Amino acid sequence: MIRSKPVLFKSSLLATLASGCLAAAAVLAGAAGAQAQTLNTIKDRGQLVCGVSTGLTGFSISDDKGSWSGFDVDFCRALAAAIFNDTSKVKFVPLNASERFNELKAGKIDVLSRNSTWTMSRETEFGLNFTGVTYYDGQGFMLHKTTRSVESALDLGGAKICVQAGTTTQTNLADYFRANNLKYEEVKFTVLADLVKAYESGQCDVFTSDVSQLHSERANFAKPADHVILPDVISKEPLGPVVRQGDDGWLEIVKWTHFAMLNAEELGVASKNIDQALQSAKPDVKRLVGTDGNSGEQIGLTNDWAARIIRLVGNYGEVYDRNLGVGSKLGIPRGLNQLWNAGGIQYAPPIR
Ligand SMILES: N[C@@H](CCC(=O)N[C@@H](CS)C(=O)NCC(=O)O)C(=O)O
Repeated sequence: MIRSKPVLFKSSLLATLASGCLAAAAVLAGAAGAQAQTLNTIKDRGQLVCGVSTGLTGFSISDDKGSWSGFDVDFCRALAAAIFNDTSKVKFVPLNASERFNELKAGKIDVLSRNSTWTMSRETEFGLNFTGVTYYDGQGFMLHKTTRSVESALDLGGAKICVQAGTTTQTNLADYFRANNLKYEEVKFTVLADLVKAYESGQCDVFTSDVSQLHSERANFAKPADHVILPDVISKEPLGPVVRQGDDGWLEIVKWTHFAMLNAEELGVASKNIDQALQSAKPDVKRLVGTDGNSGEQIGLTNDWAARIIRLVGNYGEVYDRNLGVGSKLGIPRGLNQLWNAGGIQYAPPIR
C-alpha cells in the first residue's frame, strides 16, 4: 500500500498530463478546424460566394445575361481558379456600400471584393481583415463642365455635393470641408444608381467618390467629355478584399492570390506564356508555378494553384489592363498601381 501510493500518484499525474495533452490537442484540432472552415465550406458547396458592388463599370458589372466582369470580379475568379481550376464556380452577390461589411460579418459571403477602403475601424468594429491592397485609390471630385468654372476643390465652397452613404467618401468630404473652412450641402444616397441620376439631372453640382469610380461613372454618361474630374485627391483609399477574422487559412489564400498575381507580372509570367513558364528553369518562376516547392499544399490547395490563376485569369497587369487600363473603356493609367520596380507601389512578398 505504502509503495503503491507514489505509483498511484504517478499514474494519476500521467493521466492528468495525458488528459491535459488531449485537451490541448483538441483545442489545437479545433483551431485548425476553424481555420480550414471557409475553404471547406466553399469546396463542399462547389462554389465561392463573392460580394461585389451593385454595378461599377471596370470593377464589377453584370451584363444583360447576368454575367459579371471587372477588376474586382476577376479577383473572385482568380480565387475560383486557385480552388476549383474553374472560374465559373463563383456566385456574385451585389452589395451596396452600407450593407457590405454586415453581410460579410454575418457569413453571407466568403469574401468581399468590392472597391472597399481599408481602414482600422472596419477591421476592429466588424471583426474583419483586409488581405492587401489590390488598388491604391484616392477621393476626387467630378462636375459638369458647363455649370461652374472650377479649377480646384478649394473652389467648391457652397456647392451641392452628391455622395453615397456608408462610405469613407462621406466622412472624408466632411473632414476636407471642415479643415478648409468651407461650406457645402451634402446630398446623400444609399443606392448608387439614384446618386448618378441626381448628378446627371443637375440635382447636385458635384459628384464625389474614389477617383477610379468617377472614371467608371463618367465612361457611361451620354457625353463623358462634358464632365471634368478635378486634379485634387483629398484622401488615401487603399482598396482591397476583405474576409472575416478567425480563419487564418482562408486569409492566407486570399492574400497570396493577390501576391501571386503581382509576382507573376514581376516575373513576366502571363496567361499567354504560362505553358513556357511551366518549363522554366528559373527558381522563382518554378516556385510560382509550382514545379518546385509545395506552396499550394501549404495553403490547402494544389501546387499549381498560381499557375491556374495565371492561365485562367492572368497576372495583375493583365487584369488591370483588361478592366481599367488605357486600352479599356475607363482608360486609367497605372499610376500608383504600377509595380514597385516600375514606379508604383504594388509590391508583393516573394513566394518561397
Ligand atoms: N472606397 C470607399 C467608397 C466605396 C463605394 O462604395 N463607392 C460607391 C460610390 S461610386 C460605390 O462603389 N457604390 C457602388 C454600389 O453601391 O454598389 C469606401 O470603401 O467606402
